[in-house]
Amino acid sequence: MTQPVTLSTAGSIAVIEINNPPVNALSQAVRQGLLDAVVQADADAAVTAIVILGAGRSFPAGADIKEFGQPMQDPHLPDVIDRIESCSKPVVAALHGTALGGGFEIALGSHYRIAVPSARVGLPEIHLGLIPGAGGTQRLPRLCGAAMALDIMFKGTPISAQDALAAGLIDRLAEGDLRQAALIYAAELQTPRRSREATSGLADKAAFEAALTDAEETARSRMRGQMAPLKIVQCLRACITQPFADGRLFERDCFFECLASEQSKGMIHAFFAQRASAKVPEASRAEPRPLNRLGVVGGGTMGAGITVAALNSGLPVTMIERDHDSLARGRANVEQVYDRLIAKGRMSEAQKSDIMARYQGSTQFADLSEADMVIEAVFERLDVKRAVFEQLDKVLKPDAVLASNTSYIDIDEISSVTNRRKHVLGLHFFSPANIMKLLEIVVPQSAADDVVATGFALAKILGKIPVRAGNSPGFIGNRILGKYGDCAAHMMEDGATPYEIDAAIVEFGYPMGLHAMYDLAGLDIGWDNRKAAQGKRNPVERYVEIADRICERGWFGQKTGRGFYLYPDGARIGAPDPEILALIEAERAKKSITARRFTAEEIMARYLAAMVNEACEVLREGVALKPSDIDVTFVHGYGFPRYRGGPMKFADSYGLARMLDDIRRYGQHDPIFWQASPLLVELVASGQTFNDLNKG
Ligand code: 3H9
Repeated sequence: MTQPVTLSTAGSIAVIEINNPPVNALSQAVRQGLLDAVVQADADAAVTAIVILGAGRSFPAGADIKEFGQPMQDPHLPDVIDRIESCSKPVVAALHGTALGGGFEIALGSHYRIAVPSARVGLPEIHLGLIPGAGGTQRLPRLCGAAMALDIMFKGTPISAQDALAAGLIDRLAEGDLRQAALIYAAELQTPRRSREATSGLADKAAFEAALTDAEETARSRMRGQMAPLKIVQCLRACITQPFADGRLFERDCFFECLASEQSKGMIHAFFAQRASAKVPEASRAEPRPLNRLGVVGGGTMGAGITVAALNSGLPVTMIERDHDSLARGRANVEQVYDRLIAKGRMSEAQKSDIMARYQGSTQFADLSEADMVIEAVFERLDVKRAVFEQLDKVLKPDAVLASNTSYIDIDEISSVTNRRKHVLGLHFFSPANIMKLLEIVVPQSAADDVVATGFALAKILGKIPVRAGNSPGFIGNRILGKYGDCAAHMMEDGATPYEIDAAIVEFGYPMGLHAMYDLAGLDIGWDNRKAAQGKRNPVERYVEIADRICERGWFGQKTGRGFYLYPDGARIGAPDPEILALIEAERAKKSITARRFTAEEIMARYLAAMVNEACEVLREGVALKPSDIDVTFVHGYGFPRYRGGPMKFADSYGLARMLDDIRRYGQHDPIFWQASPLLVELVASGQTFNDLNKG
């Protein structure tokens, strides 16, 4: 077995190399190896300086997240870094790839830092519900001040080597070979320089305090409900008010407090769930097909969003529209995205031109003959989509992948008009498609393995988070949404106002409530679906007509100025509408329902139980492969708070037996809606959790 850390010498310079693929995470073996190597090099009289670097693709990308949740083993990373910092000889960290979290903290504890221009550094712990816990909150502000340190820790996104150089966080960019450049640099250095003794970042006390006040405000508003941001602020306060050693101890306590929290467990679950969702059986059996040119049919909101996502990732796109006017509108929809960025100063005209050079528009399907994959993104109606597929079938090259962007329609029904069913899959993008990360990859039974693999390859190219879904109505997300949407409608009819329901949802951690979301998406979409389903509905199932009454008035949400909420003068945040409350009251009266009060707790218990119960059915039918895929879907597509991990992770911590009890209790009043999923019953009987199912 290769050693995770090796020590060698180049002349009088000791070189410590960390080799723990894939990202050199700082496991116990790495920490021990690093400590031993540093102690040995420091004691060696022949060594004049030390270089630390990472083998393979990166400097360490942080602590080994897989070790979290298990008892911490010695040596602790903060102690290893303290030992590096107290070396009597200059220590140079040589950075490439992504020096993140504990990896960047090693660099900050080293005396000097050199990086290749493509390196990125950062402290992303906040995305795991954690704070930097190996001295990052104490060393970074001493070097660059509170404002920048807070920005790095709050955003959690890495910064470029150039930006780090400009901020004094690294000392030199390495031209050419990093190891060689680091050796040359180390040979020039005479004395250690310790970040713990740096004062430049603390000099302007007023600016430091002001940055803390701003960050605290952000933590309490925009990052409401999360523990780590406030802890980061407290640690930075300790940084300016206490000696380094005390600040470090305070940071350690805060780190362990965060690590023990449900929030951190939820976010760590979300981290691994996201990586697991990209691993599907088809992609392990087959290689993806080449993807050099994309076709998009339709230049409306979805088609333009998909086009932008593809252009941004470097793919040339041919957009097809039915006539020249529609094509001009499609192109304008694409350009508008870039023009907004230009107006905000976030893109130059030259960058836009470079991107638009990859765009081609046409009114002829024949112009797709070279495309490797074509995504149909036309109006959400079966006959319209079928007509497009018929055309595509005639012109595409034989091995082109054909995808339908649909949120609901049966892919088999669309592809049945072609002679290439095994080349067809569904791609459910979320709006705005150039922003939203989730991509449901809908796999009909006829799809060939390499077609599915190509869908996942496309997701990677576009920077999307893919989830495999079976071809069943509403796939994973919208099917489950339908169920908890119904549950919310029942509560509304029984006495809760849409505003109380939304407030409970926001309090739980969602960015917006369900009814505000309906208003944003447009109430007419659901109304059209309900009208189309008329006659097919099971008459014994409870049907709430409130949304229909709202739509009958032409109130379709934000775009019409009112929906569940009022949006006077184009307001984007809605105000409660007394007329809606009266309308709901009238509907209750028709059914002789006497309104009762719902607490926020009951609202959420019912809402989540409906969500999880339907999710069990989705799992049982194989529409989702594993519970964590449902978590990924809801965190990245439906606003479920990431710090709770997702609905299935939440259900595990709530207790499946408790949730089943709730469902059975609700079922006493509405046994048709509240039928416990056999999967949930089975899990409770066998004492298993969703996490057990994730492990397989
Ligand atoms: C920390 O450092 C705390 C300290 O402040 C204090 C400690 C006391 N550990 O994402 P990818 C795995 S907290 C273990 O697909 P990419 C990942 O699961 C940590 N495993 O590649 C995957 O495994 P698999 C702060 C890790 O190129 C494989 O590596 N650091 C870790 O798209 C490839 O990952 C972070 O939060 C890890 N730290 O992106 C950084 N990181 O193949 C988290 C990755 O079995 N990591 N793996 O599915 C990342 O942001 C991205 O993985 C990275 C590479 C940008 C590095």
